[in-house]
Amino acid sequence: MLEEGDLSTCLLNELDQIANEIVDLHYERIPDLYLKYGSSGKKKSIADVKHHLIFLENACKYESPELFMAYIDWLKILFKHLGLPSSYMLDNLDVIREVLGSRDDLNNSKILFDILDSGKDRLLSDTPVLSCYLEKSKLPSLVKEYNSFLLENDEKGAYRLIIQAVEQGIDIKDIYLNIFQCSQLEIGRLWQLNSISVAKEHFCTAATQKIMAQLYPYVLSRSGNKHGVVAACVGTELHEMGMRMVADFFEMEGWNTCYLGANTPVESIIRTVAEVQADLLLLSVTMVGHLNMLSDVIRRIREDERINDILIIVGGYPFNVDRDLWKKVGADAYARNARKAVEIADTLVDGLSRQEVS
Ligand code: B12
Repeated sequence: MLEEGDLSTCLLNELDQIANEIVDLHYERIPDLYLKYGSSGKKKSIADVKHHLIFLENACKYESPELFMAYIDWLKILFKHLGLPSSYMLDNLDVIREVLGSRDDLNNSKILFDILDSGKDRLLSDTPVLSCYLEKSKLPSLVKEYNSFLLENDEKGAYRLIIQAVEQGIDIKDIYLNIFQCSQLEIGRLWQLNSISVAKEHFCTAATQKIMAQLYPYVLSRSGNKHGVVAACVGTELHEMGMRMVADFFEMEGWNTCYLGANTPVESIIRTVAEVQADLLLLSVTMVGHLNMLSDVIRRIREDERINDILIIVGGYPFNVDRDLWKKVGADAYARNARKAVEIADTLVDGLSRQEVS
């Protein structure tokens, strides 16, 4: 019987080789693909298949079909708006199944093939509707205006709007969650729908980061603190705005925050936790492929006598998809957004109980 560890080792160690084999077979079966997309298309297909395998490996490792189903939903929308026919992904999944099934080291993994089969069913079901995030904001007219400024490259207009809102007394936390966060999610949606370019997404993100930085005088704790917290995005994770917002919420509530930002090596996180003697560690992951590194940090902290009693709260996209995932990575808790994160941290640190707030 194949152990989970073997499956991960095999899929990750031989990722390039397996992805190449899958794409070669796919292109051999459907020669039109090469005629239509050429060698650069084939290279992109190999990169895509690597992503599929990474999601699949994590879905198996954490026994979380939800992670793979959410990925299929995401792909359906993305590929549809890139003009790829739905048959492309269906054939691709069939070939993945065939290639993995032909390997003696993988073909008895029930979870792997169950998840692949569910993924295919999901692909055949209706494409989910990706509705506008701005409507979900508690400040709908402000966030719509803010996003319009950004989409028109009017960074100054966006900045003035936020400063006015602050002067009118709108709470900074509401500005974070109901303007910045909603705006970022909407930018991501527009990118996924192929309605805006990568450059536009980068511009909007950079503008919002600059505007957030202008609000620091309101964020820095006025009162003395209660506890110390380290916040980091694990490994090669570049999505750091969510973690930054969470860290700022802690700062606003009087915690001593040590925010390490994106792309933090496992070693550095562990060293910092030991150095600053923090009470709480916050870890963020957006890309599912970084979950392995997050689990690794937690495992190593738990094995380190100097710091093994620190509380660890995790968050980010995969944890919002699978609400039980935080338990499987060995964390003490999870929270779906910055506000909830502070609530649960207060509860945990006060020693009341270890529980999830969602
Ligand atoms: C901006 C952005 C980027 C920027 C990030 C810049 C930066 N400084 O952060 C850049 C350009 C670097 C980027 C790169 C990529 N991105 Co990107 N990105 C986004 C985008 C548009 C917004 C992210 C964001 O700022 N969200 C706003 C914050 C506030 O929300 P949040 O992160 O969810 O955080 C909240 C909660 O989750 C929670 N939380 C978060 N962390 C933590 C931690 C703790 C402890 C707790 C308690 C709570 C918590 O609280 C936060 C605040 O309330 C998203 C769209 C989206 N739907 O998220 C895509 C998105 C995440 N990216 C995506 C992709 C595909 C990529 C790339 C692979 C693209 C590429 N081909 O290169 C790379 C991967 C890079 C990497 N190695 O990490 C996809 C992911 C799809 C998927 N199925 O996984 C998305 C969803 C876009 C899309 N709609 O398709 N991206």
